[in-house]
Amino acid sequence: MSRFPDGFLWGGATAANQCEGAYSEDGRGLSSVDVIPFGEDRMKVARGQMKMLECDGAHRYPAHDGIDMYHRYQEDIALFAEMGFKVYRFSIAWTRILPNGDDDIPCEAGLTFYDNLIDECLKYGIEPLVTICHFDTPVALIQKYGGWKDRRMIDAYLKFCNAIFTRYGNRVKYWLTFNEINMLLHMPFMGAGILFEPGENPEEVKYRAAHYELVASAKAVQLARRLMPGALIGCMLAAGQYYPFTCNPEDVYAAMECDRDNYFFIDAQARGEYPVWAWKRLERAGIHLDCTEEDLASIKEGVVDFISFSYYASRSMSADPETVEKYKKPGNAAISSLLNPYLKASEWGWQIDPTGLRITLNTLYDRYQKPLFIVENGMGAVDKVEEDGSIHDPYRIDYLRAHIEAMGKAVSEDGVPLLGYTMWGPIDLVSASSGEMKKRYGFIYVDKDNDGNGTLKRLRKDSFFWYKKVIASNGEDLD
Ligand code: BGP
Repeated sequence: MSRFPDGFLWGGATAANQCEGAYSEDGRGLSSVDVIPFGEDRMKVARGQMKMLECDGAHRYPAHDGIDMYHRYQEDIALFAEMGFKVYRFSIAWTRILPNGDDDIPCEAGLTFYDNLIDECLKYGIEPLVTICHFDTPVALIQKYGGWKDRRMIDAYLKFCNAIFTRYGNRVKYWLTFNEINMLLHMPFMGAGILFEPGENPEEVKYRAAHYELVASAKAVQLARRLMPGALIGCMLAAGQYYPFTCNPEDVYAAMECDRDNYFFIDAQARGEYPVWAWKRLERAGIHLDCTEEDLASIKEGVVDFISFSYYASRSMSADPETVEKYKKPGNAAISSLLNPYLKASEWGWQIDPTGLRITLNTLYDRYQKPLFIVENGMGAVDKVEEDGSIHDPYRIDYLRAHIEAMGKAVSEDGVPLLGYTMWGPIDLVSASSGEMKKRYGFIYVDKDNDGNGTLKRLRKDSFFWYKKVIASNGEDLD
């Protein structure tokens, strides 16, 4: 008997812009992620603090080539199948389907690519799980509307949804409306194509965009129900519980406030209304939401079927400015947090906390009472290829084993209903935060370095054979 239910969906997750490459092939239009460069300007652009709406010769743009999955998807899916994947989560690049973001006629070559990708999965009995929008806003719409700053993005997004629901609805059952929707607050350009103009109130701009995305998400849920009865539509949170740095009640309150920033989105998507504190907070901050009665009715009608989330690490917060200064995470972390002295960290400073996954699963289920789906979890690390081509990655196995153990406890001891687990980056791909190849997550190694050199050859790491056993035993054999 396994701790995990029969039919538990084991697999892996990727995003179009981090692996496909072929950024200008077959009519694909330019997307926000294509203009986010490698190197020290990356975070400035991703945060909307540096304007870059076209590519220049001074920067390198890792999304342009990715790991060339556009041309190698058959080989890659065959490797996923060899591991026994039951599900593969990928995203559909908006500008492959609608190159300008709101075209009346979808691009046939783009549609065909995903036809083939989906059919390739189904050939092996792998369930496709589609993220509709994974950190990509069409550049044409950023130029036209300023990205998600503008309400007209809702209709453009629904056009995109309509095109893919109509085409793939007969083969795809699981859909996610926006990847890590709360990331909009932390990386506004990467999350929503937002650039801040002088004189704008950044908080107001972000919350307005958040509102438009939430209305779009709710309307997409309704459209999906009309066009694809039987489909299951989820929301997607960049999760990780905030711990109070100490048991000082002020720290507890500070941690709760940080959690609320992120739950704001899921509260709307899973409960169909904004939480009461949000209205008060927006009012205090002088933020006007541009919210109509019809918007609120849409949000109410468009409640998701399940809640998916990414989990890499827990977070912590203190109310004391000195503690915050002293324990602030170094570097360019997307979501602010303090260093937790009880936890070890990966080479990129992401703290490792499997129990935090159990806590997050319980918190989300207590809050929403909807089925959950872990759609990202993993550890970026440096791997070394041995002379014989083998790659020994016990650190990755240790990380994943501990997290699967914790998830097993949440399921079997706490009773959390969990649909599946797609680890992040089953094949090495471009890092979203750093643009590096060196930060590797995969079971499959890809021969490509940070400078873009390499043969792109795929190699099986030790963890590849380990995950195969995990899946074959439905999560029981973790040795
Ligand atoms: C999430 C994103 C992914 C992915 C992952 C790992 O935020 O949804 O796109 O990249 O994090 O992060 P990174 O690539 O920065 O290591």
